[in-house]
Amino acid sequence: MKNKINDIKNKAIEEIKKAKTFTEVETLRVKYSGRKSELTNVLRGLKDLSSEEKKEIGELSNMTKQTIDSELAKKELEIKNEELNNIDEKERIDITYPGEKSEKGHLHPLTKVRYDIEEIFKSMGFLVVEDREVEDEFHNFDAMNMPKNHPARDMQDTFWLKNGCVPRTHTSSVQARFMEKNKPPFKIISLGRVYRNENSDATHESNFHQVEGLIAAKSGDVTVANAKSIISEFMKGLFGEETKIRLRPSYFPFVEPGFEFDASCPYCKGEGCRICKKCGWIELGGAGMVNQNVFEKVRFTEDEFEGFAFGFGIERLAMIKYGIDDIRLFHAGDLRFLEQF
Ligand code: FA5
Repeated sequence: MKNKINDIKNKAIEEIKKAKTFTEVETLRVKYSGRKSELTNVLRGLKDLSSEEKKEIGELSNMTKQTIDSELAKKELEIKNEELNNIDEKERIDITYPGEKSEKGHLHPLTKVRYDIEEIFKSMGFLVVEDREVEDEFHNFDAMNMPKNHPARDMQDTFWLKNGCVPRTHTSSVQARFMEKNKPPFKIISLGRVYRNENSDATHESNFHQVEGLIAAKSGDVTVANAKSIISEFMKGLFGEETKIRLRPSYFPFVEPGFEFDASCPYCKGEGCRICKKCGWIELGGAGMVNQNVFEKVRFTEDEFEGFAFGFGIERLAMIKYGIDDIRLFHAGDLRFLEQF
């Protein structure tokens, strides 16, 4: 019996040494260490032995089982280490290897300018307000002192919708909406998309952005001089000190007196070129003291309040700021252009 047990031990050790996988080790565990193992079978014969022999064989079989179990455990560890080494080899990460650069998005130049404009006006105490892009005729035109058949409506070529509304032709409509709910004093700006039925060229688009501003207070508290200094501060904040600004008399039905703001053409430095149509200046926007008819439309008492309003094209401001010579680049979606900002 002793020989049988030693044979089982030697066979087991030899087979365990040759095992290569966990499954093989498991099969050997069942074969040599499980309840139905060869060793258990041999021990069934114990009952026929003397008590002396039983003790001796019992000890030998216990030691044999321990040896087999420890060989199985050693083998298991060996296979595990080997697998880990292989994984290391396959999945090794070289942290010094230069990474692949992923493309990073950034803000559109018009959004950047829009944020700059908002920051400058907020720093001067203005509130930023927003309203709808599709307006009714009253808020886009009538409330701005442009009643039906008024020739001033022709100044803004309009897309008319079937229901009589319009994609707003200017952000001035936001003024009327705000004043219906708020009484002066206030200082607001509103920025957003506007639409005109115009052909595109280097300085015109049919879909562009404006910023509209309105300062309103008790009569006598707002003057052209205050407003001019606010606009000068705005221009300096956006373009730096060197850009020249000029103010010239102009007509807008919603202001009286009205002005137009121009900036010196940054491409020809005022000499005259294709972009500025040879005049040396680029028109940025209009401004003026609010016409009392506009206040009447929102039911303010006549002459109780005075206001100064201004409206600029954001694309034109961005063109001057970044030296862009064609407005169409903003909406062309050309990455070679957009990646420069
Ligand atoms: C207006 O829209 C007035 N609501 C501005 C205003 C507000 C005047 C308050 C007085 C008081 P105008 O149509 O000129 O005005 O447009 C204002 C600015 O928008 C222009 O100076 C120009 O910078 C820009 N703009 C006008 N039309 C276009 C266009 N087709 N493409 C790009 N920018 C344009």
